[in-house]
Amino acid sequence: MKTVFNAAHAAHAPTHEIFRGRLVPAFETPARAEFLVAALQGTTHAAASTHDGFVVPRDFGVAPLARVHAGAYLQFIQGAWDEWAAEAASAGNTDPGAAFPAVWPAPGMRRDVVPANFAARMGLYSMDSGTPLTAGSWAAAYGGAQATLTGLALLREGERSAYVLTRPPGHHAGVDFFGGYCFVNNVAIAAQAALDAGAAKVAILDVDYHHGNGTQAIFYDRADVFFASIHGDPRTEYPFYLGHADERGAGAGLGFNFNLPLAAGSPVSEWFAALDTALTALRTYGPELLIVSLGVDTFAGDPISHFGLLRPHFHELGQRLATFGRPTLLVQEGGYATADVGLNVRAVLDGFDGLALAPD
Ligand code: SP5
Ligand code: ZN
Repeated sequence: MKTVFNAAHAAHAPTHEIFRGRLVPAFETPARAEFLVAALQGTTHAAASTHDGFVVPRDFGVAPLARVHAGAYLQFIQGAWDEWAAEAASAGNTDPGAAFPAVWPAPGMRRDVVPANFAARMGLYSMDSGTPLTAGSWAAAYGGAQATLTGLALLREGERSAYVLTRPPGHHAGVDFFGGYCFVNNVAIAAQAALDAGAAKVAILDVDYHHGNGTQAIFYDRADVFFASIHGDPRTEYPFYLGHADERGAGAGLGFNFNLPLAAGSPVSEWFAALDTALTALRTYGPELLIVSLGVDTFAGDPISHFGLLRPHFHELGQRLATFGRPTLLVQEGGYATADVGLNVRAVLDGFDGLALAPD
């Protein structure tokens, strides 16, 4: 299948994140995309007659992002690094590290008055301190949304599937907040764009290890997007505060949200049983389009996750997604066993395309 490559990903290059009171090497790094490029180059997934075989993203502007995200949030993210750098410079530091939020409005505190203070706005527009905001975060995230919209355009032009090679990921980002390494919600933007282009029903299947809280929240009260997710049980796994089985949607959206949390350490057989359950529900829904939040942090070797999928399981995932039989947009989310991310994704794409599992 064709791969759309967000080359702007490299602009977002965090070196560290906060863990147990210390800065530790970042898990979500440019190297992840470099391994994806290396694994797909020279394959049928990089056979477009464009840059190195990858499709170059078109530019649809900021309007499709604003169909999902609050304007004030997009403006904040766009200018946040310059504000942070200016604040640091006025304190005598001309080379600040990444910006991290450290204060948040708890329930009962005001969200309607936007603070002038930069740190206060970082908290207003975020959900965790685990997401470094760097000089190129906006450029990379914007490029990822454009790459995802380009993938959607390929489907409209007749492709059966497309893969979007991008980072940072998107599924934790909500209407007006970043977090979980995510700044803009690529799959939500694509789903909304598909509806705006005339689709009546869109399905999003999230197979990242972590629940896609941002995607769920964006479409929770709507019937035109069915969100299904298989993920580590939020009782113990990030993002903790959303992703339980009793979240079925609200109002007109009741019945169109389907969570399949599995205990950390669940066997692969249970994961595939959940995949079948999710695909059956999505088939009943009858969408015109399937969008997959393709995290490969379900891999046995992932450093921050606790499922046990191996290379052949990713191949089988691709095969099962293909049997769904709808135009399918696969969008990269997590996966932090950096050297294996590319081969795991290639296995999914090969499985989808009916190709044999390639040797490592
Ligand atoms: C898109 C995505 O996969 N986001 C995941 C965000 C996870 N953030 C929490 C990271 C916690 C890191 N814990 C380190 C444990 C090392 N043993
Ligand atoms: Zn994840």
